[in-house]
Amino acid sequence: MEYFKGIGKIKYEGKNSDNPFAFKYYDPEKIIAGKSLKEHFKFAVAYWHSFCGQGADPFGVGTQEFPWDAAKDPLQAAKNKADAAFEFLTKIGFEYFCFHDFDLIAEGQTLSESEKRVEKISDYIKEKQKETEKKLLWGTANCFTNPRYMNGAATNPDFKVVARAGAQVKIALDTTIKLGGENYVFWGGREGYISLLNTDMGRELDHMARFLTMARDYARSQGFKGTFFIEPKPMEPSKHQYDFDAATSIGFLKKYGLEDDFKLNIEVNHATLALHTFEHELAVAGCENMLGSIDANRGDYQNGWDTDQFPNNIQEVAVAMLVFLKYGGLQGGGVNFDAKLRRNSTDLEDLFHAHIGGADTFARGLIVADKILNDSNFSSTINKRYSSFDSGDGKKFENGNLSIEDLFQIAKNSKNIEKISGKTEFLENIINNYI
Ligand code: XLS
Ligand code: NI
Ligand code: NI
Repeated sequence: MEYFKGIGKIKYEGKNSDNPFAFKYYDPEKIIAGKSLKEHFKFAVAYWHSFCGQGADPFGVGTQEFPWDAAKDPLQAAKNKADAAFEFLTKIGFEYFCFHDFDLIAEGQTLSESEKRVEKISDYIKEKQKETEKKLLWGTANCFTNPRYMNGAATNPDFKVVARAGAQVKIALDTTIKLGGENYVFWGGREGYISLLNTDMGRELDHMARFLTMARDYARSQGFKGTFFIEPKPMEPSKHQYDFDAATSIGFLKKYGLEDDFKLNIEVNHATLALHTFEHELAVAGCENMLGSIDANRGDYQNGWDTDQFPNNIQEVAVAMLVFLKYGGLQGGGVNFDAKLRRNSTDLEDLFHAHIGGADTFARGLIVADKILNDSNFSSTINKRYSSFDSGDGKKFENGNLSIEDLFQIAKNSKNIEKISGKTEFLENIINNYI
C-alpha cells in the first residue's frame, strides 16, 4: 500500500525552482570542505515524531489520524507503520532513521511479550532495510513514557525499576546491533528529580554511571563497534535533569571514566532550554573532541518550551556550521530531525515540506559557513585577536614556560595596555553578507 500518494522521489532542483516538493539547497552530492553534503549530514528521520506522534498536547488529544495506525493487531499496525516509514525515507531520499524500542511497536503487557514484539518487528524492519538500503543512525530505549519510570529509570530509587530499565536497554541494544545501528543514544528524560527534598543526588549519579557502564560492556561484548551518545537536556519532563548541558555531561562522563566510548548528541532546542545557543553546545562538545551527533530542530524564542519545530533559521544554523566545520564535523553520528509538525499541520504531505525545509536549512547553513571561512576576513580577524600568543612571552605562556612571578615582571615592564576592539558587529555583518 502507498501511504504518501501523489508524491514522488524528492530531487534537488536548485534555488530557482518553485517546486515545493524539491530541495533548493540540499544537493546530496555537492562537495563542501572535502565531503559531500550527504556524508557531512547523514540526515535521519525520527520514527517517534514522524510516524508515531499524533499531536497531543496537555490541552488536547492528537489531531493526526495516521492510516498506518488503523489495524487492530499490534504487529500488523507496526508493520504498516514500518511500510510508511520506509516509503517516506525512500521518497525523501535520506539514508538513515532513528528509533526508540516502542516507536517500532506498542509495548506489551509483560517484559517477555514486549521482547517478542520487538523481535518480530525488527525482523520485518531488517528486511525493509535490505530492500531499500536504509541505515540505522541510532537506536534507543524509551525509559520515560511508562508510569513505572515516573521516578526515573537508571536513577530510580527502587532497584526493581532499575533492573527493568536494564532489561529494556538490553533489548534495545540487541535490536540496534541486529539492524546495523551505527550508534546508540541515552537521553535521560526522567534521570533527574522533581524535588531535591526526596532525592539523594550523589547516589543517583553513581547509579546512572554504573548503568551506562554495564550497557557499554554488554554492547561491546556483543560486538557493537559504534559510539554511545549522551543527549543533554536541562529539564522537561524532570524539573532538573542530570545531563543538564554539554559541559555537565562531559564532566559526568570523565568523572566515571566513560569518555572513550561516549560522545554527545547535541539537540538545538535542548541548548536553548539550557539558556545556551546551539553553537555554544557544539563548541563545548567540539573542544573536548566529543561532538558526536545532532538532533536538529528549533525552539520557540518567545515561550521557551521544547517545541521541537523543524529547523528553518538559516542564521542560527549558519553560525552553528562554523563551529561544525571548525571541529571537523560529527564523530560517528549525523543530523537527525528530532522535530515534529505543528499540531495543526494535518496533511500527510506536510511531513515532506518539514523535512525538505530542514535539509535545505542545514545545507544552506553549511555552504554559507564554508564560504565565510574560505572567502572572508572572518578567520583572520579571530586569529589576529589571539596573535599576542603566537610568539614571544604569549607563546611561552601557552607552552607552560612562565610563572606567575614572570607575569608580574612582564606587567611591570610593559607600558599602557591599549584597547583592542572585539569587532563583534563587523563579524555579524560578515555572516549576514554571506547568507
Ligand atoms: C526529547 C529527546 C528525545 C531523544 C531520544 O526531548 O529529544 O527525543 O532524542 O530519546
Ligand atoms: Ni532528541
Ligand atoms: Ni527534544
